[in-house]
Amino acid sequence: MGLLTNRLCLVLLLIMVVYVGVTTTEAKEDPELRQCKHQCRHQRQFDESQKLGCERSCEEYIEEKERIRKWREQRDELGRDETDNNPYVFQEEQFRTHFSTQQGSLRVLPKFTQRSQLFKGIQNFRVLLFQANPHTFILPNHWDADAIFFVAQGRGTVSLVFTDRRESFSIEQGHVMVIPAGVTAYLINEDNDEKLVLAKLVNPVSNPGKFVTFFGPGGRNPESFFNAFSPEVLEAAFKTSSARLERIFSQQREGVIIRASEEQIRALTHKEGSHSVFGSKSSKDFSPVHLLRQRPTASNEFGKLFEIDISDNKVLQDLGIGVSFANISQGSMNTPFYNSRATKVAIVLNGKGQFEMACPHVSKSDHHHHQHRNPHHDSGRSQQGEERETPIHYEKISSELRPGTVFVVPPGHPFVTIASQNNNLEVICFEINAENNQKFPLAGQKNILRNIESEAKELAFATSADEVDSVFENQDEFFFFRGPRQWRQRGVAVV
Ligand SMILES: [Cu+2]
Repeated sequence: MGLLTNRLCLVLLLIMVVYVGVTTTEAKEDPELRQCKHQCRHQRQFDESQKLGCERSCEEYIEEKERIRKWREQRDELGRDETDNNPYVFQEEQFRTHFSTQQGSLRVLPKFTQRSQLFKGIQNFRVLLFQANPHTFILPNHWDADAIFFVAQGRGTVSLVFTDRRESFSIEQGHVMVIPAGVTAYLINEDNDEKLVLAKLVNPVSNPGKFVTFFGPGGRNPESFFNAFSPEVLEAAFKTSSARLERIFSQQREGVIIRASEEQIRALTHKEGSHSVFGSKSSKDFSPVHLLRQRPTASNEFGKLFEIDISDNKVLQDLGIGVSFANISQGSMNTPFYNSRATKVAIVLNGKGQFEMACPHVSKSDHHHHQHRNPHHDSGRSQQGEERETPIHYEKISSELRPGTVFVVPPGHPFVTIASQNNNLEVICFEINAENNQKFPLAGQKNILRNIESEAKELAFATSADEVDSVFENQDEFFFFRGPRQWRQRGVAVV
């Protein structure tokens, strides 16, 4: 046994040296990585593929740590660096594996405040991507966090368990649903071919920005929390023998997401209706909302916007979370606009495109100004000089968008998104602090500049109101427009 493990470690070490050598030239072998992998190898309840999955998570974790360390180093040396200038966009590679089995995975974006202190206002929120293979069952569990999810792909059944009842719901692509903190939930992907993919926003209720999962039903993997209690305590609690308890809490070894048979799936899904309650009637309605079947709040040939009106939805209203979905036609864009109160956390689901935002918080043009304004340095030197002795400047934040990109738009910040020429751009947005939020368009119909009187326009722009109007009243579409390339090419195409 000892010899075998030693050999395994040796082999692993060799693989690791090669791996490290290939991926990062100057990174030395991290003792934490070795220890992490070593622990994976020694999880007796893991089979070979689980061990490999575990080791992969170690690597991802260490890579992320390394990336952040380098970024911090650079930032401290120069006072800034490239990512520093754009802390608002996260690419898909930045998701870390929370758990991963052969049947699916849960990936989580690092804490926002790990990236920048600009995110203090949303530091408690985390973004997650979950996926499960066809014909799988996700074991019952509860979280110390409220979770809001959007079904990005596939269909399934979610069951919520309360003290007096169970509520089961069919979900499919386009549904939005809340799983409240502490409520035990389980999930089935009943589809034969399609993966079930959920985009989630979680709001931990105890430890800011940190959440944990609790498995009661389970065994060795996932470990059941019942296993933490003394046998005599469980014997007394369940009025049974410890042999029986030992049996029941030791058998599950397959992990969080397991394959289920055709018959089991059939028994667990309720085809007769989308909503079935067993037990007493619910006080709160947790039914999923079909976001994509709402009447769009903006719709033309350039795009469609779907929004949940949270004043109609008690569950979302209590959380203060709005959810919207934008489908921008290929080559088109949305109006530049800003949110009055909400911070938008957007996840690109399909297509490619471009994001631009005006931000007064970051600057790359002038190092000195940067030091005064940069809130990343929220201690020490940024104290001197209460912000601006220099005129206010808005830096252009811009980024490519592709599936898995997450971008954050703080309140008040004007921004646009533009779809590429080849595909529609589909974006799901969670709006934090959405109560009483308003979207203020800056071009096209409902453009707020149209409501300013002539004298105010003349004073503000130092030119004639006619000249101002000739700019701000040209665009007559609402919310979605022809994009920059299409607009430039219109002469060729149309005239
Ligand atoms: Cu800003």
